[in-house]
Amino acid sequence: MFKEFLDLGRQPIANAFLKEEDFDDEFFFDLKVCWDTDTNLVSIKNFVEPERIFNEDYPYHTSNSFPMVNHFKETAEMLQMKFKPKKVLEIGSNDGPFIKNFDKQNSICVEPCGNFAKITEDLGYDTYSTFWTTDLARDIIDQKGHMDLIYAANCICHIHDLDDAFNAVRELLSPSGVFVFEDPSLLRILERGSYDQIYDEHPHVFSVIALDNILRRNGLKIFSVDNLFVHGGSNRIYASHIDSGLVGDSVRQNINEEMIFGLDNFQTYEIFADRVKKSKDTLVRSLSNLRRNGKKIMCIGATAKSTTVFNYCGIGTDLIDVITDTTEAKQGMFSPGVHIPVVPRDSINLNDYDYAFLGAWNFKEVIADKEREFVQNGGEFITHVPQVMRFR
Ligand code: DWN
Repeated sequence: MFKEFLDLGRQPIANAFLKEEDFDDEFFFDLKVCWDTDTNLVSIKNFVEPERIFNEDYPYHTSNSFPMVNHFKETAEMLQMKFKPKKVLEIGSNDGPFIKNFDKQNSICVEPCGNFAKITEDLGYDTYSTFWTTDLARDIIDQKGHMDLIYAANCICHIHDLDDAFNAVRELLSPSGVFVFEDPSLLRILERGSYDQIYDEHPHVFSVIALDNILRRNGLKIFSVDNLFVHGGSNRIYASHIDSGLVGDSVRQNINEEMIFGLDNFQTYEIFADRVKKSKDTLVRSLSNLRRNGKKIMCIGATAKSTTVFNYCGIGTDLIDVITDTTEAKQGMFSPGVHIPVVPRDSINLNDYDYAFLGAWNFKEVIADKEREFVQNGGEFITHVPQVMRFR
């Protein structure tokens, strides 16, 4: 049974940056969040059709966030050493920072966004430009055989039909193969109050408890879990066929930690919802006060997360003048829903602003390091994670 606990209001597509002439045709949906009492899975109530989100115009290039390029290189090297896979497939390969570390003859990409599929195809990797489904897995078995490593980063939580996605993995995975995937951790989101990880692209937010339930009913099991710092706290899940190998201590430890926090209890989600409402009130009050006192505020990082925050809190150009982002495809556009202009970092002088809100709070250290001069000149950062605060 699904129990609703959070209403994040009317939201646009989080990554649909747009031009002024498209404002009138913008798509919105009601972003409500539920907890499934049977599996413990947290999901959004109204799924948005994936074709509306993941298409030729999808702007999030992983390689534009340089810490992530290192992360995927290190991950690829670690998986090569640990499992020595002969055949590798990546689901949701984006612009290729992970797959680039594997040899072209034995590695395959699956990527529904045509702009990214073209990039990995041009790099020499066979790329299926379509969504991950059991039908696709069966085609791949016919054409390429079974895979030893199936990898996905920030992608499985994008898929509505998890049973079909996991069944597809089970069919394509060789008998001793490993399925490794990483996504934001529900526990860390609840601990840090980072409700902005919830948007159209993330129809599910995973706990280890929920994944263990859903993988098992699809013939797979988790044998290890790594806790990662990326994206504000993610879990890397290692899964295999249900009847192969042992289950490591990290699985029980993670499930225990989640149970102690109360992820199997609806009250935990109600408490979180209350914290989210308070975060909204505090953020709006704090930005409004600064503005009333004549302060200038901008935002660093036109993230999907900031779309959730700005639309939920009703923060537009009345409070934030401009957003800077390193991604070319977002520059010169307006942010979804609240229509704040997005510009390249070099096009503004940060010292003209008093405050910089961190849309990309997950890169807080990297940004603070890059923008030392802003702080030396009296500027301050604002974040809402883990609570609304200003810092230098
Ligand atoms: O799963 C998803 C994750 C991996 O990426 C998505 N569904 C979509 C996207 O979410 P996001 O937009 O919240 O991700 P990031 O990685 O927090 O985005 C960072 C943004 O900030 C990028 O557009 C690049 C930009 N950036 C910047 O302007 N200056 C990043 C850094 C590090 C910087 O210094």
